[in-house]
Amino acid sequence: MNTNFQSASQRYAAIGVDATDAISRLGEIPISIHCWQGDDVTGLESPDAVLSGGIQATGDYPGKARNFEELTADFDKACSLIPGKKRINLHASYSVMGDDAVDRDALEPKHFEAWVDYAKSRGIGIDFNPTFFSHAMVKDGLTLSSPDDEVRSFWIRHGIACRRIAAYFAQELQTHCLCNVWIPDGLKDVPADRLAPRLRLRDSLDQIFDEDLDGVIDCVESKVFGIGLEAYTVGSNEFYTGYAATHPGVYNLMDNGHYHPTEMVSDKISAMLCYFEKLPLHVTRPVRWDSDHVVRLDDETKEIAIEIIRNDATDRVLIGLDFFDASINRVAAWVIGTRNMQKALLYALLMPHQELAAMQDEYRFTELFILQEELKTMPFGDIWDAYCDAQQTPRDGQWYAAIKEYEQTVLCERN
Ligand code: RNT
Ligand code: ZN
Repeated sequence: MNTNFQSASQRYAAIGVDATDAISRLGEIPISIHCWQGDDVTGLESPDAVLSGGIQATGDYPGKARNFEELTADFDKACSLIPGKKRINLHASYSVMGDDAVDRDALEPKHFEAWVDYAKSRGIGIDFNPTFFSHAMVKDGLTLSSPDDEVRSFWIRHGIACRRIAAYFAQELQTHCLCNVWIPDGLKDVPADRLAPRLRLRDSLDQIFDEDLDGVIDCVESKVFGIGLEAYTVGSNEFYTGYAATHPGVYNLMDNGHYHPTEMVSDKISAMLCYFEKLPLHVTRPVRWDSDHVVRLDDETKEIAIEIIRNDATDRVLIGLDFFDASINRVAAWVIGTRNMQKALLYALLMPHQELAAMQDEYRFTELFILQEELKTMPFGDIWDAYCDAQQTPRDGQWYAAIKEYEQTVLCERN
């Protein structure tokens, strides 16, 4: 047992926190890691795919994955440097098709067999997302809310097909599959009708969610605006919260890049937990807009983790990540962002929550303030090191060399 850990855990014991217990609990919290950081949300349908839907990956760091083999090799490399329990989050645009290529409305489980084999061999679960963007059938920025029946029915068929694929993942991997519907639908300028698109979206969702499927956890992801769709978003937070509240089994996924800048998802978590059994999250880092920067160990990430831990909601809050930065090494981006989410959870696990709550209830706000601040300079890093050791993954300061080598020998050979 290393002495840094021993002295650090004594410091935590003195405030009533068991660091060994924190380490073992952290190892059990799954993080769903999005595949799309590996290739700037390009997908595997075509190397020329153009990202649409009001989201953007900026930068041109060399070595982005161009196919299934490269993407999974990169994901493996990242996972080797990330401690703890992992899942992989796929988009429908990552189907692995050969000569039997079909359009998105005709996708079948067989187009994802390669992913199931991959997940089985790595012992991880799969989460899933129908892909309602980067496709010719997105007409004028609209999919499930389109006034054009041909467009709307195409995307309804896509949603139905994707839920069946999600059920296939759940069945094959013996773990739930979170199936998340995010659509870009909105308008650049002041609408003439805000209601009709929402009613069409509601009807489309009803058709998509009609089938009962085992193992699938359904959710809908709201948003405030997208690039080019600044004035109106059909799938707003109120729309989807209302939808979820009236459709048991469908949950509202909260992405912390999808709200007005002073609105905090950390504050919304407890409100949602009052009413919903599950709360799926996309943890990201918005910089001035929904920019999907790599997650840092910043105040809001910590506060999100604190809400999950102190409300004993690790089984109810499904933690997924959603960032895509093409300006730094993409494999490193996965490692940095995921480790930061885990650090935030560890930070939260190392807090004396009952004592803090008692201070609040007993109006001891001065003491509460002091303890909240002093927790920040506790020897957190020593516990994190011990966690990395226990998980047999490198500590901070010891993993970038592996990325650098991978960059030189693998990524830079891709051109
Ligand atoms: C877009 C949403 C959505 C996407 C991914 C690629 O604003 O956050 O989750 O980022 O589906
Ligand atoms: Zn998201």
